[in-house]
Amino acid sequence: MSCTTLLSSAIIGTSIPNMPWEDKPMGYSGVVWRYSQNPVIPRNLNPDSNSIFNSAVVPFNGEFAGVFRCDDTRRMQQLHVGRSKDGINWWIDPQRIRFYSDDPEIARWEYGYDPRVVWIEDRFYLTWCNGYHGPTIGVAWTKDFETFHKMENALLPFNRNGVLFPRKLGGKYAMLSRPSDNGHTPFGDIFYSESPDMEHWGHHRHVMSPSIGWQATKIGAGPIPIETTEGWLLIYHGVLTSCNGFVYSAGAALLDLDEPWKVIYRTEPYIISPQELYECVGDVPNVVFPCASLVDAPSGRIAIYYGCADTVTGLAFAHVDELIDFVKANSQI
Ligand code: BMA
Repeated sequence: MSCTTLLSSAIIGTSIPNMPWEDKPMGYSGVVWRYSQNPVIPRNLNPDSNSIFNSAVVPFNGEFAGVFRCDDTRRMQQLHVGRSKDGINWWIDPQRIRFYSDDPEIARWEYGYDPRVVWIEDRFYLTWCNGYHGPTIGVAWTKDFETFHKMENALLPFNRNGVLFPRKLGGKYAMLSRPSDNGHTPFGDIFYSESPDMEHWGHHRHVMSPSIGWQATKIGAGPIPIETTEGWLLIYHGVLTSCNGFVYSAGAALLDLDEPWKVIYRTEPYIISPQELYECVGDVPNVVFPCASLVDAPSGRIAIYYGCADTVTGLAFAHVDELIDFVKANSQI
């Protein structure tokens, strides 16, 4: 891992000089632009993968590693490790992750999806939507992406989109989540919780509710929040209910650095919505679903990994200064 630095750019974090990147196309007016070779991961990279999409990526030993949502050809939702030298060309372990726990109740596995991965202090933590009598927030840690230690579920069912902050706040681990129901939840607000030990969670605070248009039905945190001098930059997904079903887009917000349940700015327009063929056509049409970002603090470059139509994985880019300016200039707050 690189050391943490505070530089003149707005991001407070590490340097990832070899992160995937492509400059914004000439004449493109959006604040988030797609990689020209999208999708980066096809649905059938492994012989028994039906789809590889909402997935998490982090820098690891000078290269990249991650946890990938792979729905198999039985259409069971599984988590697999992936590795890459460049963040674009991936090897995905054909075997799903086997989690270790001394407690058989915790060790049991139903299903897992929508992983997020973050480095906190001395290890990587993985959170995901974990099947335990319905969806809830699973937590595990690893140091090597080979052995994963499963911990207690963070919260009771039903909950999804558990996203950890990359450092303790006020001495406590901090998490965003989205209480839900057992199905295709037609509601959803983002809440904040904290924990002294990554096991007992409380101090629950409301962060954001759905609002208008693309985010009128439900919202959920996306990638790990990015620490900036302007606040926590949170990319989140929002859902519109059309006459043809849900449409998943993404926006961004700035949260207070010390009390992240306080929203400072929040975009009224989306920053990315399903428009390309691979985002509009697939197992679930019209879905962009960001779960991870790579952030290079010195240059302010951000690479966003997102699921496309619940089928393939895409990559998009943004520049932190531009994104923060956009959030402020287009805020509904
Ligand atoms: C959500 C989650 C995501 C999925 C999205 C669209 O409820 O299940 O994994 O991408 O629906 O189907």
